[in-house]
Amino acid sequence: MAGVEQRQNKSGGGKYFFCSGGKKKEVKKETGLGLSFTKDENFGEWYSEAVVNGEMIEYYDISGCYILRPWAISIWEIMQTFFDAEIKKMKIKNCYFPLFVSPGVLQKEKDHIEGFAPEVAWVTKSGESELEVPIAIRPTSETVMYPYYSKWIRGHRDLPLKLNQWCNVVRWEFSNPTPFIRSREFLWQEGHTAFATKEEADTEVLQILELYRCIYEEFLAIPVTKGRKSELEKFAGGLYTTSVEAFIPNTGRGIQGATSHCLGQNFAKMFEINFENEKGEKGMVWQNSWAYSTRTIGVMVMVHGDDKGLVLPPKVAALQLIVIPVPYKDADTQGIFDACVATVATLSDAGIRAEADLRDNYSPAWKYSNWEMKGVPLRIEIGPRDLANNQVRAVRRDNGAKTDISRVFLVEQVKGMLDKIQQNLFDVAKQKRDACVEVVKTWEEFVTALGQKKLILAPWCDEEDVEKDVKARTKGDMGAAKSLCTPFEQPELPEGTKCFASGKPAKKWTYWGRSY
Ligand code: 87F
Repeated sequence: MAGVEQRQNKSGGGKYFFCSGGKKKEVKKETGLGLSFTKDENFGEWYSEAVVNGEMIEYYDISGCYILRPWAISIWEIMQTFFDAEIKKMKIKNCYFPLFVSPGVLQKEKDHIEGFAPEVAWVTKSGESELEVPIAIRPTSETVMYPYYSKWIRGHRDLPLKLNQWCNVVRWEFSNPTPFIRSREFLWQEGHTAFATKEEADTEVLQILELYRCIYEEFLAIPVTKGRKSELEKFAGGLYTTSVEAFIPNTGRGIQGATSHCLGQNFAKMFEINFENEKGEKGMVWQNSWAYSTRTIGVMVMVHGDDKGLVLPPKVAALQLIVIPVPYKDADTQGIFDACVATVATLSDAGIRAEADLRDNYSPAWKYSNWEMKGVPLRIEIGPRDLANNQVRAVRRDNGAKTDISRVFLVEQVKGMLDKIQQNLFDVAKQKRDACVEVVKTWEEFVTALGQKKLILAPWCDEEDVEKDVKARTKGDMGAAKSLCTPFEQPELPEGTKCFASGKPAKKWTYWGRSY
């Protein structure tokens, strides 16, 4: 996606230009309407244009940093409202720890942070003077929080300790920044919990993973696979990592949607998080950490967006329905406008997020494409004929289907259509994802499938050296293939099945592919 970065440099000055290179349709620059790149022909440029023209993102003059506009933040807030309520039911409490990390405490985790160190950003100056001790900006908050877990946890009555924070983190990435998907600052929630027993920790890992599945599948209408990461791909500081994995058919890349880790007692050892049990015996806590981020929004755009722009699932759309008046020359314009306002009032009272676009300086056709670009799930048009028949015309964003609805049944019909759109987005995304899955048994089949941008399911011996070897043997401009996850739902593995890469006895089915 080289074009994304290109756009970013060009737009750094504040003005927005379409870049050269790549195939593009004719651009209506004066109106700013429409996209100039297609999703299939130039995915990188298409994505960049979809998020900018759809008013989710504005490029910023620091590479890898983006302005999240209200259209994006409202989606984030809807997911946040759901997740926050769910974790409160689990007795997890919100808190806020500082953005800054002292170098001493960061060093404490040095074994695990080693590979991440180049991504840590530091504050070295205030005004003109050098700080005596530079201060790191959190890339994640283990080292910020756990010294205080050590202080706060004394006895079994202090357990479990279950905290979450909604915050920003900074990771100074150098490869290919992409809005939402890979940015140097992003928003997330990070949960950090401590228990007396491993069983409690194990249970929570899966409860949280189920909430992540719910965010993707029920809210964002994106099919995901729940599974466990390989030893090579897990969070090195933890015991095991589970994740929900999504897939982007256009690029043939897997993408980690969210992670739920069991940290075991590794951090308890490092940070001396000990407690005394009922019998007065000393023990170490068992910990979990888990997160999902604004990356969710990028995955949603990549999966559902089309050549007209964004396509928002109704459950997360700030605006689920836009009402547009279609006045003709001698028509009763006032009557049409009144019907639009009344329609919005009826729908809003029924809990549907609806607005009317009554601007008089844009034509109906301009408004249609503008709201299509922003991805509003349902459009209602009201013209003279509709007014005369006490009906409205509904047009679905997902498939363009047009339906005339009597105003008598407006609320139930609209609710039904929004549900159908939500379901259809999921079904279509699942069909496309499933069509990309290729079951392979041999190395030759694996290489062929990789070349066809497939999501590969292969029998594996589960050996770290073999995964390293797969990476080495597939290295190239497109990036190496790696294991994505071992799905919890395992197909049958017939006795005697061999590993696709080593020929040794296979232990499990694992998903493989290129990834973000
Ligand atoms: C980048 C720089 C420094 C990821 C990093 O997944 C440190 C890190 O520790 C780092 N990138 N990680 C792993 C994060 C693990 C864990 N943290 C809490 C999560 C969920 C939320």
